[in-house]
Amino acid sequence: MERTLVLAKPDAVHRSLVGEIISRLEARGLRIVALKLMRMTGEQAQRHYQAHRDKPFYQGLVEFITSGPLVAMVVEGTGAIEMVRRTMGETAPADSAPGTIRGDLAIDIGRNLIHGSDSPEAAAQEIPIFFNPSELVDYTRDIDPWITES
Ligand code: DAT
Ligand code: MG
Repeated sequence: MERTLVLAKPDAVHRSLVGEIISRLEARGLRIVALKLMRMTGEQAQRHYQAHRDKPFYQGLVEFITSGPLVAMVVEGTGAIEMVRRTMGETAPADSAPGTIRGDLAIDIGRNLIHGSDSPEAAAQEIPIFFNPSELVDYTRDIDPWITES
């Protein structure tokens, strides 16, 4: 079982595509274990995108990700990191296959709707930027919805 950080970025909120994005992840069987609507601070953005700090697009990236509210979530499932990445599509929407979120819904590399951690190390680094451990739901405490007799 893996956990990964997903962001429905400010363009997704602005375009009212948050529900569509969550639906696609839920429909694959991924489970939401944490979710919040928030505005990222500059400090959070710098931590989140530190691997890109020397890239020419870095400043624009930080400006964009802090430009409006976004929806941050942690999703869980077997192979969740790769599953989310494949559901997202490629970084550039033009390279993304139809059927992927970016391939169906985005046109601009700088406005590509969704973030997903790209490795277990990235997920472990990124999740604490957005969530305290106590904000992650433990489903093992739930009643099994499929048991029909007791
Ligand atoms: P991804 O979001 O697919 O993991 P990434 O980690 O390489 O892509 O880059 C992070 C974000 O930075 C990406 O979602 C959009 C932006 N970005 C990447 N490459 C870019 C480029 N060549 N020009 C403008 N923005 C870019
Ligand atoms: Mg990335």
